[in-house]
Amino acid sequence: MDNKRNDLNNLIQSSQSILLLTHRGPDVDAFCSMILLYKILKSYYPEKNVQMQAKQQASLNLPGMQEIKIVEKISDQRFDLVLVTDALDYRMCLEEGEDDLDYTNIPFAFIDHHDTRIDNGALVINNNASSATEEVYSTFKEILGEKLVLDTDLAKLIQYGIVADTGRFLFENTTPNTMRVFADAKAVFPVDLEEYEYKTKKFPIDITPAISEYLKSLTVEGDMAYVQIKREAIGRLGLTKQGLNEAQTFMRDSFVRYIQGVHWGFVIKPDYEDADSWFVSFRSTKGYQEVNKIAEELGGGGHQYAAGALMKGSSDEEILNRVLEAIKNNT
Ligand SMILES: [Mn+2]
Repeated sequence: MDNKRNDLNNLIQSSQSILLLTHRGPDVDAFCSMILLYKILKSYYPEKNVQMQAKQQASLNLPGMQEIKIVEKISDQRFDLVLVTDALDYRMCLEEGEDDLDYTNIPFAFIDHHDTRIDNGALVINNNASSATEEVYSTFKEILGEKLVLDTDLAKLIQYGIVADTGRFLFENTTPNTMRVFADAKAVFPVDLEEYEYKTKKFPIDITPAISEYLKSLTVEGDMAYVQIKREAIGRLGLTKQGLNEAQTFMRDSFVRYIQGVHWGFVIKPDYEDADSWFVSFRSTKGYQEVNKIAEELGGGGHQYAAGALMKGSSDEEILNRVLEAIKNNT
């Protein structure tokens, strides 16, 4: 067996209480991979005490989501192992100064699929799968072999996680193994992908003032375009957190790189709560601009053509200048 997967199995075997986490602001793959891991541990390691914690609930109706403990801060100290899915570092799931989980005393292990790697001494299972969900399934398929049997819930989680992170199999990260895993799940219970697409594409009307503000800021430089919402606009336009977040997603996934002549770009969003934090997301069309190096220079990471960074700073202008500087250094 893959050494790291074997190490993970040993870590689980030697632990009694296991906490499962995923990255902050969890997306569909984050939730699906964490719940899939939870359900596998509950079924195949029944003597273990396992708990999932997150600060927000999934917006999509996912099997097992009601078993996630929604907490204000992640602080429980009773666990002797923490397993994190869809993230590569503590900082992606714990908030400095807010969460109170001593990662220096509890062993952490990560099940991830992002290109960016950080050596923080922890066990990281990452075989460049399409999604953390695929990696969780493949890992336990190898550990448990024939014993691992999919039920309807597991089958749904696998399909939703893979579909979300491959953009319905459009992205490069879709491999023959992704298709095999999906086929295993689909044979047990086929999810309705049209319904899934429709539900996940719905947006609240709150996004419209944020979208129009983003559009006003549109800047095109060569084959790159970018948009930014300034912090003062949150109050001036009465933006909601969800409206701001979903407007950013819309501009990032459906606008910036679809302008004719543009192939890549970025979107800057002020953090809704923290006045000293901004988030920058880069997206590129395959073959045009590798964006993970730019994001890494800014303290973030991600994939070749989809990456981002959480940045600390003091003004919208400073953040934009630092992003443009990192682009200059990496293009
Ligand atoms: Mn993911």
